[in-house]
Amino acid sequence: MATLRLILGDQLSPNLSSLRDPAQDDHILMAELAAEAGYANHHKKKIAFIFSAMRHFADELRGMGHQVDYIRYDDPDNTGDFTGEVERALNRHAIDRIVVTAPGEYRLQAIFDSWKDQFSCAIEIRDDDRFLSTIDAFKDWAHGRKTLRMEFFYRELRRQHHILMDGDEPVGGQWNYDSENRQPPKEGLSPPPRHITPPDAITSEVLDLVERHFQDHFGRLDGFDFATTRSDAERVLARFIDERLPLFGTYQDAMVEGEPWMYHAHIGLYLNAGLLDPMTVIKAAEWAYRQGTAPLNAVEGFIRQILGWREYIRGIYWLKMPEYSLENALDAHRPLPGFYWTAQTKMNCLKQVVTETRDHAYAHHIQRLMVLGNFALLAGIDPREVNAWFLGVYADAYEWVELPNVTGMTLFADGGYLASKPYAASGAYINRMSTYCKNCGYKVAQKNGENACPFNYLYWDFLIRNQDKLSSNPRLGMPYRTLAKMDAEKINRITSDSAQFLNEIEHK
Ligand code: DLZ
Ligand code: SF4
Repeated sequence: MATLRLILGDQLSPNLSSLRDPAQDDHILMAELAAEAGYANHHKKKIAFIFSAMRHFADELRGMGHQVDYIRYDDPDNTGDFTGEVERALNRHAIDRIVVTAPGEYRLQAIFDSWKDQFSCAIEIRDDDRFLSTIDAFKDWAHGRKTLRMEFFYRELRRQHHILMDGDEPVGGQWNYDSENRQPPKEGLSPPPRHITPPDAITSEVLDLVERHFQDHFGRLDGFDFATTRSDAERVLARFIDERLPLFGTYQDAMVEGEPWMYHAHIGLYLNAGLLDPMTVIKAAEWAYRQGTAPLNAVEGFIRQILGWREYIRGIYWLKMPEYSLENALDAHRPLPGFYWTAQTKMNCLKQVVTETRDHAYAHHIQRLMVLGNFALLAGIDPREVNAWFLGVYADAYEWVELPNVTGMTLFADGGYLASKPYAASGAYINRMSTYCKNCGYKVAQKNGENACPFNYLYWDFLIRNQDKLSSNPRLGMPYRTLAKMDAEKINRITSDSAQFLNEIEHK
């Protein structure tokens, strides 16, 4: 009798908990599945990345001496889901135990739990310990707190893992250097090119498959240049650390038309699929600081995303599921406008960011939060539609990371559990942080009327619409005081411009 070890498409790590204690007769199962490729409108490049990385990982495992059953998408016997493929594997082999590392999404946890009644062999679901904190440690930390703030959780992890510490004190005397970060783009910025990986034979075969089977999915497949192995992902990381990390902090919020990558690392997809290990990434960045090749503001800001934000988001997901996926504290019910898929809008900021998303399955955090997310927040788009979009279109997105970022951080749909205020902003913020407005058909300086930037009136309309729920938030004191002083005519213009605009986009 032997063990069946099931490995999911985002579990491509040789140190995975389900791969420990291997025995000679064991079988590893990996499968390209219609259910996984189809539960969201996954970007074509995301599907290609996952399938190709899975195929490369299966070869790596075979090279290590494992027996791998790899089920290809177009295998005529492929049942299309995990339950069907486990059942077939149990018929192929004499198995007395199934071992799997806990999945990153609640919907799969529910399915795996149901196997205990369905299959006669033992089922062992092991913790996913590729994170720097555990789900239980986060629950302990959160216990009894009314609101959770990332900064305090992050400091504990800095101490615990001794990252950027001098003894018991943070390096440089401060925990956070964001006052030196987040500069607007300077004229003539030219970020160094990122490391690209031309498709090899395995990736080329997958690209053909995706082209044939996923034509109706979002996104462009041409120009695929993602890493699909650990060693190539490490090259992407190394090039970032050497060339772009030094200015990462300074320009981490800046948006420049035609520069989709800026000074960002573009490693989220590798971290979340298991090709890169978070501690390796953190240590590489800390090393750059200790060597003097990258400044502290950049290194601390970068490490905070991985050691702080990523861990904190995962903790919130497992603490709050399944209710979290239904949150809609601001009662937002508008459908997602079609331009999130087509990029056909006069608003240049949205047009540019949707186009880059379509081309690369990537946009950086401020493009996601302050352009796409800010618009959805101000326009009152239904959180379920916004979540479904973000979950599909980004190559790094799995529900554990996407849902808290969108429901909590972007849409304030959890009523302020995760974020201390809604990240609502008018056109002035986008104009300060980007080069988009100068090529826009709307006028960012204009507050009302046909040619006014829609973010300007939608911002006030959002505050007016949600006055009952938001006016007591201390971080919104200033805008609500300004609103209180506005005359009735100005308020009328805001609400009528907004109603007209929102009505138009709903019918496009
Ligand atoms: C996202 C994804 C896709 C597109 N395809 C597969 C697949 O064919 N086989 C597989 O094992 N995993 C895939 N994944 C990743 C899973 O959806 C992911 O493991 C869960 O969402 C849990 O995070
Ligand atoms: Fe976006 Fe308004 Fe600027 Fe146009 S003017 S790019 S809509 S912020």
